[in-house]
Amino acid sequence: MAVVRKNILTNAAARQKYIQGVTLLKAEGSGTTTGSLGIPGPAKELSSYDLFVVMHHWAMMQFTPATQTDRNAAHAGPVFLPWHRWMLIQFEAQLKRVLSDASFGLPFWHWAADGERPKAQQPNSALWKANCMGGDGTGANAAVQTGPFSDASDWRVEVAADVNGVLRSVHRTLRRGFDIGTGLPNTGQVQQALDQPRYDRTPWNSTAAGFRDRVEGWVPAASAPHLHNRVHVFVGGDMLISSSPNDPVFYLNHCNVDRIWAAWQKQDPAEPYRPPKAHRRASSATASTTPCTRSSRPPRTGRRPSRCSTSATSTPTAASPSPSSAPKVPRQR
Ligand SMILES: [Cu+2]
Repeated sequence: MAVVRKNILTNAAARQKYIQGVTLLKAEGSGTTTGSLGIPGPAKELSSYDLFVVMHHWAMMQFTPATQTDRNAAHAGPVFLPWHRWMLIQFEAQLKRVLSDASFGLPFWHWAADGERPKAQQPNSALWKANCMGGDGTGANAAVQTGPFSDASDWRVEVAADVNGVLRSVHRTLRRGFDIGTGLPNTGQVQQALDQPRYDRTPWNSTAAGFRDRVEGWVPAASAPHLHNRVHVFVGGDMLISSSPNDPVFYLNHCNVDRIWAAWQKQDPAEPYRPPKAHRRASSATASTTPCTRSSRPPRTGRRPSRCSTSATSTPTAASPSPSSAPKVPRQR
């Protein structure tokens, strides 16, 4: 069933349903334990919500190919957009199930609209009110204090990446640390991405200058992070690391990224996914000998990674789909 994804700031019903669904999914035992997945730390059963956190982390840990530390199975390459579209579709299906509502569509956060405000005003968006996502973190642990995912609401992060990029069993409050200095992307920057005629370009990584890399937020490098990455950096805290789906804002960001991709696809339906199939076959055949060109890049950890960790009405759901000496740690988003 096709659904309509709505703006969370202009549709109260979508906002309430999203919070309700996420809360239900977080409370539902999945039957899968940390022990069965080899996740170190206290053994426990994970919730259905938490399994998405694990999945995202695992994808980030798979460098493609393994001989470099830039592109991974979900980021810094052409697959960034379809991989996250697939994740949204799976997550949305789970929300439909727990809500018993086949018409439910994930809401999106039109962050570029908030990005039009002066930076100091951006934390005043209705998104951060107690009846929506709650506000910034405070105190030594940057704990979220208000709203449905706060300490008081008993929302707990159960698996999180540590400073070495290892996913661990934890039990703590959700963290945010707004980066007002960086601020949110604006509508002009979204338009610059939409103006890119090609889906992606060689060398198919974070230095490529096509639409995908623009919307992911790596280029132009001198002023990065942009768009998707900038939103991760702006929210901060748990949104900076590979377990970033711990913050329900993650899905609102990616739903908006998916919406921008859908708009770009609509502009020129004849423009294909890139690289073309023949190139993908050739690349996989030579992957094991591809030189690592970016291994000297430091891993992206901490509150402020050097280049990120990472039309406002409605859009139909697309049918198509640390320390530098540490071992490889994917860029955090
Ligand atoms: Cu991601």
